[in-house]
Amino acid sequence: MQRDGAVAVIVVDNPPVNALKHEVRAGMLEHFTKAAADNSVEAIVLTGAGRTFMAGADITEFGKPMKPPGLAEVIAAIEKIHKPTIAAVHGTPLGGGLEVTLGCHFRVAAPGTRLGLPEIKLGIIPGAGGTQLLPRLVGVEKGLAMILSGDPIPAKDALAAGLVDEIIEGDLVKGAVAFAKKVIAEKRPLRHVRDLDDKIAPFRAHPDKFNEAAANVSKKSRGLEAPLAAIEAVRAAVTLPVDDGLKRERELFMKLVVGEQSKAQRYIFFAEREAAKIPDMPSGLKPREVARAVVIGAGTMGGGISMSFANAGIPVTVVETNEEALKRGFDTIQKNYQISVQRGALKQEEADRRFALLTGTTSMDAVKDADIVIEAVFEEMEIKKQVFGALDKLAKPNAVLATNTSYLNVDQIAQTTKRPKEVLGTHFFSPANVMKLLEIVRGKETAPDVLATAMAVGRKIGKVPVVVGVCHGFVGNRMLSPRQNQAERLLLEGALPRDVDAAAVEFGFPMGPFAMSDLAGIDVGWRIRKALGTRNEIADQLADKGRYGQKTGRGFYIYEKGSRSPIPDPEVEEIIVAASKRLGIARRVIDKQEIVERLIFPMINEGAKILDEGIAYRASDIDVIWVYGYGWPVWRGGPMYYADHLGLAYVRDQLAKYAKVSGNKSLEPSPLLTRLAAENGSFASFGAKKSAA
Ligand code: T1G
Repeated sequence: MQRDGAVAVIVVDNPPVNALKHEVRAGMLEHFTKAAADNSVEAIVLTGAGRTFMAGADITEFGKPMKPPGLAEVIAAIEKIHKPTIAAVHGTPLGGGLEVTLGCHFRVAAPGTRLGLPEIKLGIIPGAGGTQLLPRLVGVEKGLAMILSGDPIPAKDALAAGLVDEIIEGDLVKGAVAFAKKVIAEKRPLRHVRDLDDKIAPFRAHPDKFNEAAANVSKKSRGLEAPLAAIEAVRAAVTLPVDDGLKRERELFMKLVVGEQSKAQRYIFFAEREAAKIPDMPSGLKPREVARAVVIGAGTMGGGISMSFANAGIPVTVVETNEEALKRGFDTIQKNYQISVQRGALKQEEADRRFALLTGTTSMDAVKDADIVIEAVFEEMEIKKQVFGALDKLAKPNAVLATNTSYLNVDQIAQTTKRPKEVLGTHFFSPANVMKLLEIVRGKETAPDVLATAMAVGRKIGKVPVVVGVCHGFVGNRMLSPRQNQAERLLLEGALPRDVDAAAVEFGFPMGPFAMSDLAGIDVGWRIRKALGTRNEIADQLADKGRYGQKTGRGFYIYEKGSRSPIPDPEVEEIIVAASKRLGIARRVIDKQEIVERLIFPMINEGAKILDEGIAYRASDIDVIWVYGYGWPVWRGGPMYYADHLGLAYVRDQLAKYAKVSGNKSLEPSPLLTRLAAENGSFASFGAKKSAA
């Protein structure tokens, strides 16, 4: 607590994000109580030191006995103060941090502040009044949308919505003190958010609105519990007196915070941050400056990658072999921006600003002043080698040279240059302007600062970068392959595509393996298998017939024109039954549990091999890859986390059983899984091997 005349300024200083740990709560209560009792204090300003106002409860305290005072108690104490209380926020006032401000009479914000209630992303709901007070301030629809998305809103939208009372340019605390003195001088009425009713009353007569919202959410939430609880809490805000609503919120919160889903989502929260830490990096290593990017190839991936850079404000030049291909690429990019504008996700002027950062050329000379070059040409080694040969001649000495290959050997590509230290893989996921995952492939000779630069660029363009080693398919695709093989095997043994896909969707995936093949294109895997000389019985028969999936209207399913809904096709079922017969496989009824285990356990087994080989540093990196790149349900924490929770001995034994039943040796438990299961260990405890090389 500092004083500025009659105004007391309470400063929270718990770096890095002023999390509301026990000491912070106790300290706030102590200082607010003191300031309230001090007659020389006429107003109180609450602010946070460092880069942000309080970013919420201390997540590391969850699951441990809560030390009083609780946050609700601190907020209730603030609400009892009859002097103007002003929250002065900057950075990211989130969760409990925002809830504290809702206990104050006024909220003022620095420009660029992003305010929100992200609890839903941790599998919980706001637990200190957010679901009851936010709707009272910004209205039920806005409040519910903010709570269900968990996404923060910018200060100017918060001002428009009534969440903040003033935007303070310049020194925030000075501005907040001036605001406080204005409130005192003008004897402004002190209103508590909890007493507001005008924005929720209209909803009292429309309980159906909540039923509608609940129906929509349950359709989209894929098994998540927190979204439905959030609707119930906001329904209580409308239908119950505020203290009963707060009690209802608390009940819903307490049930979720001890639940398996929230534990898994909190695990992913920290796993994502852990993935940013590269074990053997020299400390204090600085990433290189990246002010200009070049992308080679304006196809689906090249276009999406270029948009990611432009969206982050980095000028990018796209190089294509001819004008026609360039035009096609830019037309797609422009269409994608228009779709975002039509959906209201982007303002037209912002779309124009981003598009203006994109330049097209057919001359490779453009790479001369690039700080980073991302190659996104056809997935063929000879073509990639030609491109890197040219880059080696033209790019400036300290340019980072990256390949977007999803399978090919990055070391071989690097060896075509005289500067393999500057080369690594940046494996984006389609659509690259949307998917958050970025596999950063560390080559044998990749220099540490090149790796650090790629990680920093990855975060700058809004991706979740994870470092992986060089092997076929890196981490994600390498684990996907045994799943797809088993999915195919299940068809031959008695299941149909819709059975397998239904089991996967029920487990929590956005779609099953066969609908996914149809989306990605059956021909992609078919071409790779042809090059490798391997074969998938059913998928390759379909591809041989030109059934590539959605793009040809037929794949494992039929797709009507303009529709993405899969329709079972009796012709495919005939092909499957005939294949079983030809291969002498007796078809049988396969239950959902076996389907799910045969899809997921081989992935886990492959994940164990990847860990054992040091291709991934940590099991949690593998989980982040599957959650952000392959639609693994976040509330199940990721394949390795899931295995640890099932118990590795169970996973080992089931794999051994399936290997025996199907005679398929690739299902046999891997050495690391066998060892950890035997010693009752876990993947989480398996220390990262030092170097992924
Ligand atoms: N608790 C504990 N540690 C936290 C934390 C938190 N809330 N937020 C961040 N950290 C750590 C993080 O692990 C990392 O540690 C370091 O701070 C920097 O974070 C009652 C119950 C604020 C936008 O969900 O979204 O309030 O890795 O790398 O990219 O209703 O952190 O360095 O050791 O992410 O600049 C609600 C979570 C809690 C916000 C900053 N709040 N945090 O992003 O840095 S639930 C949240 C974030 C709640 C109430 C309920 C982001 C950020 P380390 P960082 P950043």
